[in-house]
Amino acid sequence: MFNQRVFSGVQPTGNLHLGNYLGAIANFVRLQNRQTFECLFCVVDLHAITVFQDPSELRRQTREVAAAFIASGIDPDRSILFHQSGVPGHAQLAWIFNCVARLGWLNRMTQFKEKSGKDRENVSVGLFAYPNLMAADILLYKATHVPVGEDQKQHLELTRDTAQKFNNDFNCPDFFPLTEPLIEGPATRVMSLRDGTKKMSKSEPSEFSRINLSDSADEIADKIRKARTDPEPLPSEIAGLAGRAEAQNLVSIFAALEESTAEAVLARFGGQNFSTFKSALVDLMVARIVPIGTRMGQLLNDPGHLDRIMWQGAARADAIARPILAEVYDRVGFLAPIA
Ligand code: AQP
Repeated sequence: MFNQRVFSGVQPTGNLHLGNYLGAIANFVRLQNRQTFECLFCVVDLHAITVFQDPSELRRQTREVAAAFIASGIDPDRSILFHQSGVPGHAQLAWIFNCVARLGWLNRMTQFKEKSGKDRENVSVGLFAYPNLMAADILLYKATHVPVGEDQKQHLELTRDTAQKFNNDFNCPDFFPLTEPLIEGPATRVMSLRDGTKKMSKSEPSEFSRINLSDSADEIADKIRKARTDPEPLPSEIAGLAGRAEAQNLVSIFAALEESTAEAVLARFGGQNFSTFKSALVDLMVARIVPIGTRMGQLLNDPGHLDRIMWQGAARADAIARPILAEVYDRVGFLAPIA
């Protein structure tokens, strides 16, 4: 029996990329294999619709994330793999958290500021309330740990604040845990291949900014060849990467793919030019990423199978969520069901 529980999710918004893999999915696999946590891995489709999604694309992309999880090594028998809309408790608890979290907290969220940009009056209410749904995702299962990339740290802090306020408001000091983020590995923030100061992202229009999990060996080689660098050779020590965002990014990616460290990579490539380093990086990336893309393609040929896996996972997740949500309803003061 596990006494610690992990929850994490990926949005089905298309273009799954190396950042999602190294910053999230590869860590999910490590946590599953550690066998100290009960793991729930979710395709967060409710989050995806905070920005309009074409309905048939959303279904395809939901299956694509499930396929990426499985192709990367998540075992749906050992972990609970499901789609968020398959468990009604996420939306139910999110509403309660909309009434617990404070407007001022959400106003401070930098991701909302970045995503809403100058067009703030026109974005959905859901995009603003997104962190409350994320808090609900986690606390619906009383998850103790959440593996995420660096970009989600602020949302995790809001989850802790919400848990604390609920516990205080309803006089139940230990009801919700104060969930810990697990921001691990050498690539918690993979940057764009075109601009080392911006994170690699699904929504960036340039295909050359990211490596997609579905990219072929030729596409990977082409993108890495064209990846921005600087004219200096690679340094032998970490300090020599200061002010060289693109070089730092490629070194971190190499270390993460190889499961070594930036120090080890520089010990090997220090003093060499980028063309030698890039060709070794292509070989490593192709060996690691292309088999995942191939397996994803095979899995996507049988959408019914993927749907069954997600619905079975949803039933298991729902069984954990129901008693927790029932207790929340009771504490808030909603009527108990009639026997
Ligand atoms: N560049 C990244 N480096 C490391 N981790 C990353 N993650 C995302 N980008 C990077 C991690 O991937 C997980 C799932 O992310 P998501 O699908 O929920 O959405 P996101 O973070 O909004 O992904 P994008 O690519 O950045 O999408 P857009 O372009 O829509 O904003 C999370 O754990 C995240 O940390």
